[in-house]
Amino acid sequence: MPWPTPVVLFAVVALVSISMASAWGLGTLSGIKAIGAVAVVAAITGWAGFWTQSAGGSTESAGAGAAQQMTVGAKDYSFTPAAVTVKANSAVQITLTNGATQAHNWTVQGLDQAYTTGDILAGKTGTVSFTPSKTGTFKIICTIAGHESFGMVGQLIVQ
Ligand SMILES: [Cu+2]
Repeated sequence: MPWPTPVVLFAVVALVSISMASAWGLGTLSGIKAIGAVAVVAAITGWAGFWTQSAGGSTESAGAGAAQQMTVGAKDYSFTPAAVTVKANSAVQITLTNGATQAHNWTVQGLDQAYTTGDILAGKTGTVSFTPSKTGTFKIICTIAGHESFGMVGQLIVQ
C-alpha cells in the first residue's frame, strides 16, 4: 500500500514545526504543541478521514459511509427531481422540501415497506431514512387523495 499523501505531508509539517521552534529558541516542547495544532487542522480538513478510509481497505459495509442524502422538492402536483437514483444496501436519506400551497408526502412503494416522509405541511421540510435492500425501479407517489392522479409520481431507482 502506498503511503497516503496526507501522512507524508503530516510528517514533513511535523519535522518543520520542530525545526522552526528550535530555531526560534522555543524548544522542542513548543514544536510538539505545533504538531498538535497541525493534527487538529488535519483532522478538520478531513485528512484523518482519508487515512481511515485508506487503512480500511476493502471493508466497506452498510452503515460505514455517510448516508446518501438527497433533497426533493414538492409542488402542486409534482416532485423535482421526479427520479432519484441510489445504491442498494446503503443508507438513504431523502429530504422533502414542500414549496407548495398544501401538504404533500414522498412515499416509495414496493420495497419491504412503504417508506414515507409523512405529510409535510406547505413551506415545511421533512425527511425519511431507509436502506433499500434490493435493486430495481420503485414507484414514488404522494399518497394524499387525488395527488397521484394529478401527477405526483416519481421513481426511486436502486442500483
Ligand atoms: Cu401531494
